[in-house]
Amino acid sequence: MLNIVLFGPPGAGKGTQSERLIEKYNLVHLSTGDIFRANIKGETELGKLAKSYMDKGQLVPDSVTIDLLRSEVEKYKDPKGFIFDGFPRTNTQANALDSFLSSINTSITMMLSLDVDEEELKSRLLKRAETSGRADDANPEIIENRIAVYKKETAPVKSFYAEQNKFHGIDGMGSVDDITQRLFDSIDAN
Ligand code: B4P
Repeated sequence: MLNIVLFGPPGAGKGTQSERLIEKYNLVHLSTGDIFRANIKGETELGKLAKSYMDKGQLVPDSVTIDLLRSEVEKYKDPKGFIFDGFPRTNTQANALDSFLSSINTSITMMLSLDVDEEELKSRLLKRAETSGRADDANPEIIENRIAVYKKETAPVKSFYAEQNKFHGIDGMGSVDDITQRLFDSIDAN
């Protein structure tokens, strides 16, 4: 199986690039952010809980997120692999993912980590706010908080995969097509 963690700060292009990668490599796309947003739309209990964190730019608690991810993976029989988009976001989530994948006889192949300047991140998110209706994109203070949470809680996950020799940094600046090509090259060289 080809199991990719697509990583990066809020607005790095994870969702955008995932669409391209699943098409080329025939993978299942699992975005915890998308799953939470679908639950918010459906007004489920999980959605109400997730919204209370997401609207403030905070992470949804690990226990909830890990259980959710596990049950999503289990829905697929015989997949070619997964793109994990927005998961893991903490070292606790990364450890849980490793244990869970090992229990189903597979593992993470590689982490692809998109590097984007902070000013560019803010401008992408504010631009998306014009059409997305996402409360967490519309407010510059909440965007700042998401970036701060990323630096403190999420960025350390890079070392988790670097220690396993699975970390690949990718320049996430430039056109969507150019970044896609960099990702393809990195996957194909692996
Ligand atoms: P996510 O849905 O993962 O939101 P995100 O970090 O903003 O990334 P997203 O994929 O949406 O943006 P992208 O970079 O593709 O998470 C939302 C919230 O859910 C989190 O803050 C947290 O509260 C919660 N959550 C999710 N997963 C969790 C977990 N594991 N644990 C705990 N909590 C969790 O794109 C951004 C914009 O940039 C797009 O509009 C795109 O069109 C644009 N763009 C992309 N590439 C571009 C390029 N090259 N040039 C110009 N614009 C570009």
